[in-house]
Amino acid sequence: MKKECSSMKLGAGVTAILYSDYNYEGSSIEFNTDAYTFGSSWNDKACSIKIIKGQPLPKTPGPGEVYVYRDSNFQSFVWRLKDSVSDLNSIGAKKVISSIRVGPNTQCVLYNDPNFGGKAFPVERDAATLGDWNDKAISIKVFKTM
Ligand SMILES: [Ca+2]
Repeated sequence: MKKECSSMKLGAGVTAILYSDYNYEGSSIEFNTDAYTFGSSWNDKACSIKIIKGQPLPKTPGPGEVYVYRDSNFQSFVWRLKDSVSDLNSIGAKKVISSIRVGPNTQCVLYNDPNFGGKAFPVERDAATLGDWNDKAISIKVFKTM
């Protein structure tokens, strides 16, 4: 593959791993949302790509669940969370979250320190952008409201 790839469309449940070098080497980044346009950092950079098929994710989170996304507007990579995460570094989501979908009767709170410390930012409904909290969260509480 030449370095001319700027966008792709992934099917439901598909994860694509892009690599900066041939033979799956160099730096890499994963995408698992079903439509995505590369950001400037990966536009025309990828040399190789791995495709992994998994279970399709429902379009919207269920009760007690939140989906957190690496990019704004629910793009690029989504983590499905059913529980609070005291250190988002453990799932590779530290300081990258840019948008959030919350399930029915569900809320989450972002924190800018591990273990639910530092400042808190509650999210009660779907947020396509996070304003000042873009790429800030280090821990997240997920809970049902009823
Ligand atoms: Ca981000």
